[in-house]
Amino acid sequence: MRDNSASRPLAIHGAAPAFKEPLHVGRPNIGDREEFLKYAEEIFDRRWLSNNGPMVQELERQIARYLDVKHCVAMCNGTVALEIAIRALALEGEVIIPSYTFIATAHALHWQAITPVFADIDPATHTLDAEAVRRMITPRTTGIIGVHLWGRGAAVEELQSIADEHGLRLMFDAAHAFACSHKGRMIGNFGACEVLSFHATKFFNTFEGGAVVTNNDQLAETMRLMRNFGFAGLDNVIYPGTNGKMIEIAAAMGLVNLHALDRVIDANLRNYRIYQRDLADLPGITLLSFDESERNNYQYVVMEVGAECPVSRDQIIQALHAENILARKYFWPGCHKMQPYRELYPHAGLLLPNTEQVADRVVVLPTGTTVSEADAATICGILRSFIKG
Ligand code: T4K
Repeated sequence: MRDNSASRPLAIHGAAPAFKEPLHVGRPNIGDREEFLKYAEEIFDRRWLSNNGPMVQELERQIARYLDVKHCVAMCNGTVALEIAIRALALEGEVIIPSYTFIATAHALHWQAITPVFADIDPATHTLDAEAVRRMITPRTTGIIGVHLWGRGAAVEELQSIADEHGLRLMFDAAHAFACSHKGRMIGNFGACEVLSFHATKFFNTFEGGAVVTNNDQLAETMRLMRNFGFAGLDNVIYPGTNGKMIEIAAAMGLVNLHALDRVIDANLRNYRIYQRDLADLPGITLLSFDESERNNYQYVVMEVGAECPVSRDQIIQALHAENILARKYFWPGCHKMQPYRELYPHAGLLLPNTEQVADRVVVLPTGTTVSEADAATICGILRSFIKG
């Protein structure tokens, strides 16, 4: 029976929090500093700081090779990468997306006067439910953006057949899914194109950054032009482009962090195994599992708090925060409940029961190279004492 009285003690270990320094979700993973400083010196010596410099080109080559995809077009961040991909695909009217995603997926459409139409998710995977997508198609629909939430592949094949059947464009927001595979193929190869985020909080970061990856030559060329104001040659503008360029120092960070990827995956996997082991028998608590036959980055440890749990999700968050463990309620309350969508579509929630249920249950726990084995075990210990009472 859930205790909603909020009468439980918050800091389990007494007055002082368990961690002196806050333990964040999304603390950046940083590769070899010496290597980074060497690259920084090279950038200064070369006096080439931006505009498709050699570091950016090298990073694009290495990412394309890593993902086994033809083109990587690096950008200044994932949101601008989404906006450019959407524009390059000539999406307009209505585009179907999940509401259970980071707000940037919706804003990238709204920013361009395209209506994001929210379809419900499958509560087991937290990604778009193909049948729900089907129900949201109207004569104004031009595309679908699937999101590989938490790094787990969306229902790629089902979404592709819906898109083919209705003549829609399909692209993916793969912001969480760098270095992950779907059915044995690296994410980055699906739909017309896929968008990556290299934000500081991501598994792999370039401080700020992102990219669109695609196997379509024409699309890649269009996006390269669009990210540089539409310049084709020195004085010739052929598109209404924007400034979406990645800078050299960001690419240098990317090269350094690419070389550290395996170490980050090892740390994430080690922490995930601890959470898996130590939270296994708690009433009403489940960890979203990874398909171990795929390649995973294990970046998001997603815990769900069900009705059988004696304390609520928000009480758990409060208790963790009191211990300086800054767990997050991503992506509560869902895009449809944030502005401007809440006002534009006040009844959207009626068609999003799974989204609302999942958004009310999720707690994302800290992981990454700054969270040690002992830290993960301590977090689990705190959760165990709080939940078991
Ligand atoms: N699509 C999806 C599905 C996404 O998740 C995102 C971004 C995008 C698209 C857009 O990509 P970008 O345009 O961002 O490249 C954070 C990130 O800012 C955002 O990039 C990310 N998703 C989202 C899931 O998380 P907030 O609002 O949670 O950020 P904030 O400031 O609360 O930081 C998160 C935690 O990380 C905090 O506990 C502090 C810690 N942190 C943060 C930074 C920047 C550090 O410890 N060090 C740092 O340098 O959005």
